[in-house]
Amino acid sequence: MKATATANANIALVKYWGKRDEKLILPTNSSISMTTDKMTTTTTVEFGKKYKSDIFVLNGKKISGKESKNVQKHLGLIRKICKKKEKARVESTNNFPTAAGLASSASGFAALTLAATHALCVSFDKKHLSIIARQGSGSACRSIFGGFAEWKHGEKSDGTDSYAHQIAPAEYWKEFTMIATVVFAGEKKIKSRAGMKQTVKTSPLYKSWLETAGNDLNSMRKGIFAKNFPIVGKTAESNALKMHATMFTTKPPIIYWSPATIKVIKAVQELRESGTECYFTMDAGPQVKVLCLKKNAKKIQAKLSNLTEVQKTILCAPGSHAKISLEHLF
Ligand code: 2P0
Repeated sequence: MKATATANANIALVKYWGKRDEKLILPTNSSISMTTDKMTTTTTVEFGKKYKSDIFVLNGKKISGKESKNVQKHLGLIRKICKKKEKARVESTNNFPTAAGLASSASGFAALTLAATHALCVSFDKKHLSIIARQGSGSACRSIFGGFAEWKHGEKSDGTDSYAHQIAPAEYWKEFTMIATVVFAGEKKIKSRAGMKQTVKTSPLYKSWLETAGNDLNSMRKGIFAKNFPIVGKTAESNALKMHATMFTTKPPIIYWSPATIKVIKAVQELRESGTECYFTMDAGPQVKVLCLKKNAKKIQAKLSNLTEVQKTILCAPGSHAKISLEHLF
């Protein structure tokens, strides 16, 4: 009744932004991501009669309120699927900033799904794990897989065709590098869930976001298969800017950018103009993730680390799928 799993955060190269079903977490558009090798959540889950209610401890701190509600809801879903009743204790640690736009909910719900199903002695294949993880947090369905993954939006109303699959393993493109810069490690004010809901409802640009998603997905898939870095970088950068344009134009506007964000973007542009190829992507937070090839990574990391606004950089390569670990947290 006890198991531990690790899962890595994934960063979308073509973003998921908007739902067609809030309850089942079904997206309006498909997305493609890279699972990282450095931003890891480790989660231990123990079910048992001794627990009168679900307990959630994150980074050593007992969590209550909305964050713990989503975890409890996910445990409830897994109990229902596995036909079990016992409550659980969940302990989770992130080795990177939580809820700051670094995809901690992706690695968090992927690790929780794998650990909880394993603890209840039910072994699901990756497709089913991905379907379950998706219902905890959409982007978590991609963190079940290593390397590069695509989450198909699916057509069905019950969500059975909305899950991720791997499009290339981590070993396929080891030179591909992502440098996450941390400019503000605090928790963001507008969670992705509320942000995307507001965007779908009020942004006049949302229609063109949806109309152009297919082209971005095609270019990204082709770029990854061909290991064509300029295509992948340019597509990712333009897709991220487009997503933020939809946010800027919601009512009221959602602006995750900070002055530090612009500084990092300008540094990326300067590097590129001086012949060092790199591109940026951003999620629902002020952090900028810089895409480059391994041969240029140290130079770029040094330049970004020199900016006073940058508190930390995390250099990531394509990483592994969610895994069971034998080392429990409690
Ligand atoms: C992504 N993001 O594709 C996009 C890009 C943020 C910007 O998925 O409501 O935490 O739990 O499904 O997965 C973050 O949103 O939202 C996200 P829910 P989630 O990575």
